[in-house]
Amino acid sequence: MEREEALKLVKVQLTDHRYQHTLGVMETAIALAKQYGGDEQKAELAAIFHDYAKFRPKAEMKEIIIEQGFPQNLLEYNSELWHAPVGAYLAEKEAGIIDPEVLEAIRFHTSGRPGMTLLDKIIYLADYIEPGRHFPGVEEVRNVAKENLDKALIMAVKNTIIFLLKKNQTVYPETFYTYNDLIRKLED
Ligand code: DGI
Ligand code: FE
Ligand code: FE
Repeated sequence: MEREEALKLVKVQLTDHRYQHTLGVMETAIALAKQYGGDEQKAELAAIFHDYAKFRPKAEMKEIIIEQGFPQNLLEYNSELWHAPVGAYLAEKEAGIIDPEVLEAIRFHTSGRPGMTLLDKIIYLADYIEPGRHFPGVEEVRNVAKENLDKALIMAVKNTIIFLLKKNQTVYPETFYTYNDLIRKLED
């Protein structure tokens, strides 16, 4: 799918703020793909659709998670997690995206997963460091991303966990599994 067509499909699903975020993720993901030898076209498409389901009603997302047999423990955790797997599902169903690597990168963009692919990593990190993000510590992650993708990714996952802990929020187990997997591989 061409960029313009993809952006058109996504724009109507998002607020203006979230659309600007999406454009930032797109530019950042393409740059990371260039830098780390990833597929630029897949990075572009996954980035454009990563938050596709962000504003679907909770009831609709919940129904999809149940009907499609997505991990049912998602329902016990923050509903903010739901738009990632539901987005992958709807990007296929409504927008006709069939590339499994692109769909997986969308599916795991919030929690990550053990054994993340290069594309998964690019999308997770681009989502975290795109120019519109301004939270504490983001500049440090941006700097490390210029040198080492995995180190920057670990920082992003770690910061996300710390952020949740500070707010007394639950942490989805997959997020911890992602962190452990990245740390183990870094030690190898
Ligand atoms: O959709 P975005 O805001 O661009 O970013 P995102 O998809 O990475 O994260 C969405 C929200 O999900 C964010 O406010 C933090 C939250 N989140 C991320 N990982 C976890 C989580 N919430 C819980 N409860 N557990 C997690 O592991
Ligand atoms: Fe998201
Ligand atoms: Fe996002």
